[in-house]
Amino acid sequence: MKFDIVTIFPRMIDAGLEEGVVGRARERGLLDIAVHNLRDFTTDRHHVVDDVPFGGGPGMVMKPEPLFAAMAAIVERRGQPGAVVLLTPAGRPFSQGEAKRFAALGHVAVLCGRYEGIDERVRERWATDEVSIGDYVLSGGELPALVVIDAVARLVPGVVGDDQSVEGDSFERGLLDFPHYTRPADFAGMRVPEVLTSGHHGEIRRWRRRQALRRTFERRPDLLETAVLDDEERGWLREWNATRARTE
Ligand code: 4FV
Repeated sequence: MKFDIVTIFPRMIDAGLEEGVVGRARERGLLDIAVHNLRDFTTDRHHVVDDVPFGGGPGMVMKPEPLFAAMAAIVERRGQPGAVVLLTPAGRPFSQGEAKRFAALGHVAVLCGRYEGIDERVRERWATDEVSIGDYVLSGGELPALVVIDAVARLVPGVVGDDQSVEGDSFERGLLDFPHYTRPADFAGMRVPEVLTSGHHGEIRRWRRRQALRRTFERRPDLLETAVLDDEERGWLREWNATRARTE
């Protein structure tokens, strides 16, 4: 899987992609990540990448020329990306589904804005997808870019050691994750649920499905509209809704 990232802070991106499964996957050649310093695509000796906004107002705007030059160089050197992702609060909310879609493309370019944002003509000419990681304003697109790249990279076969762990991920079935425990079985007066030390794998799977569903029911009922549930799970939901109706 190829990633191209355009940023004025390449060290921020490198630092976020050197460790853990993503760092190892880069070493193993499963991920080919190129970080492009936007200032390398300026032509003035001060490597200026921003300018005052037309129409006045606070802050600065990222100039179109360096971003156009960077994208043209990426296409020439690395090929046409399957998607050019602009990180912006005005974008589509990022999700596991979006991560899967990007992972299937094999090559994604990511534009990291700074200041008030980038010149609109860059979005019009280059951006195929505008993505937001949440309804809050950050000082730059680098952290959102790392969020997106990490989520997509984990879906590349072989990146996460045990593919099962990806299949078992939250949101894979559109549900929140079940609780996790490890040794010691007894700690601070708290005991690990018996079923998890029972060795009864069928019961363990069932307990985990019920826990994942219960958490989703309590914390993110909105996810239940699109979650993939079986008859038993639908039965549990009916039971919990009936209990809730009785107690309200
Ligand atoms: C953001 C977000 C975000 C806005 C202006 C960068 C900042 C600055 N990106 N999800 N939330 N971006 O706040 O994606 O250029």
